[in-house]
Amino acid sequence: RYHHQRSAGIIGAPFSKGQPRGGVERGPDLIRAAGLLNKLREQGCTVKDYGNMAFEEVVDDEPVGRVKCARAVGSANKRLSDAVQAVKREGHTTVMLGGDHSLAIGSIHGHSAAVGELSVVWVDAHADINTPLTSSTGNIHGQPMSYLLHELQSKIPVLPNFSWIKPCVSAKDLVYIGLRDVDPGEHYILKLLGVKVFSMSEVDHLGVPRVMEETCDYLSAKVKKPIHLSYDIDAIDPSVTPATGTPVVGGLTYREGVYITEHICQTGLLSAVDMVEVNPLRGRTEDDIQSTVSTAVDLLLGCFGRLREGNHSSDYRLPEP
Ligand code: EXY
Ligand code: MN
Ligand code: MN
Ligand code: MN
Repeated sequence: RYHHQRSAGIIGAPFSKGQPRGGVERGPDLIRAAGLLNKLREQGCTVKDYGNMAFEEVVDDEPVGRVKCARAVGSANKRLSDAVQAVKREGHTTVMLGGDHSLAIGSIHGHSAAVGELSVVWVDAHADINTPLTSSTGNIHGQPMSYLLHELQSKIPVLPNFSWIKPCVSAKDLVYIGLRDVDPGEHYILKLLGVKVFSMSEVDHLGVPRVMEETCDYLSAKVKKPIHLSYDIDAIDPSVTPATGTPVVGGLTYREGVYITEHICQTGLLSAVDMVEVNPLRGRTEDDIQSTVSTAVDLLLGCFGRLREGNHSSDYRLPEP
């Protein structure tokens, strides 16, 4: 079993304009308030908190075609990309706390700008691979992968504040886990590009341990690339994580969700992680919010070496009587 000295560089991204529901911008502060930093340190992880980013106020952000808030999303993600690059260059595994999933554009772009080719593991109920032209909602949180994939570039129209984006992920380096709400255009794209997908059907059929073995075998078949784990809290079943904008029944259990992080951690290749779509205003009770936020924290702890069997540091000594 690997054990690495890990260091986490935390970036708060309180941004919500990739979708229409307020509240998701509170994610970073809630996840910190649930003790993320101390818990990471207690398990032997070095932590540097870079604080919350500030995003430019954009006025007159009229829809472009169907796409909503393109200027704000483009500008926020440019800043995020620069921030992730800086934190990667300081040697950390970046932890981007969203915010909505449109932020994966900047997070993955910046990660790739700093380290080169990546493997992307996208854990989500949704594929978030609509192009601006296949999207029926116009919400950019349902589109981020389309801007990042080399193979889709000819299908992406010009959008204001998006011209800085360089596609940086190949379809063969992307794996989805947990899908159960995929639009027709997205399904077409996934089949067209031959993207590796472990939908909830495959999770049911194979079980999460085999899904993770196959994910890692698939991604490391040729060269082992740094892994970008983009974790949407709505991948987990809404009975566990109800406080999110687009819940879908039939999701991963808490244990399956944590197992994914443990397995990715054990590869030693995890280089950046996103935790997105925690929205306290979508919880009906305080317990709804608490359960969602503490699950997000536990998933992040799993990414940084927490084992359910227990952990101890290498300098632990039994107290002498
Ligand atoms: N596929 C739908 C859309 O494109 O609007 C729903 C997307 C929900 C995206 C959530 C964040 O994962
Ligand atoms: Mn998502
Ligand atoms: Mn989702
Ligand atoms: Mn493996």
